Amino acid sequence: MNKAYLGIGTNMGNRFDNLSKACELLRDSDSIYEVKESKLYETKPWGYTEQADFLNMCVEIETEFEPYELLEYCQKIEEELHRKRIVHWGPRTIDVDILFFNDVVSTDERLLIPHPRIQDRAFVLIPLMDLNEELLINKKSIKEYLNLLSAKEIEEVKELVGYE
Ligand code: GSY
Repeated sequence: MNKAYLGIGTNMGNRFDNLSKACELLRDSDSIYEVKESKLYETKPWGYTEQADFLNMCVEIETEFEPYELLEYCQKIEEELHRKRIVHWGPRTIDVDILFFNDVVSTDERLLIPHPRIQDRAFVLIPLMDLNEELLINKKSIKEYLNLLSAKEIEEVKELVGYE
């Protein structure tokens, strides 16, 4: 059985519904077991900043999919949720990214694993910490990478509480 970590983000439409549906579709797959969810976080946009705030989370899954099969399934979820992305790094209804897949390293541009920008993004590192503090990127813990980010970036990631 394989273990993978996914990052999920949304800043268009009903963001809470988008995250819930993405998790539901992961659970619907016959090849995915044990979907463990992080807490939800409201986050300031990273990259292209003239856009609405995101809701972000990460999930840990156990799966029989191989990496490219999982990529296809993540893309299917994005299609199912009518992903719209007009501007590169701009607003989107849903983004489902593979962050880690066992300890696979893939340098294929269609599937870069570990995801190349994990260490720069508090909105990924913080939910990942909810799931597994032991994860390493280039032999450094995610906590060490978080310590390298500015306090402002960390502050911009607020846990979402009391959301129905
Ligand atoms: O793949 C990430 C999409 N994205 C996000 C995101 O999910 N959250 C935040 N806060 N900023 C982002 N910028 C991009 S691109």
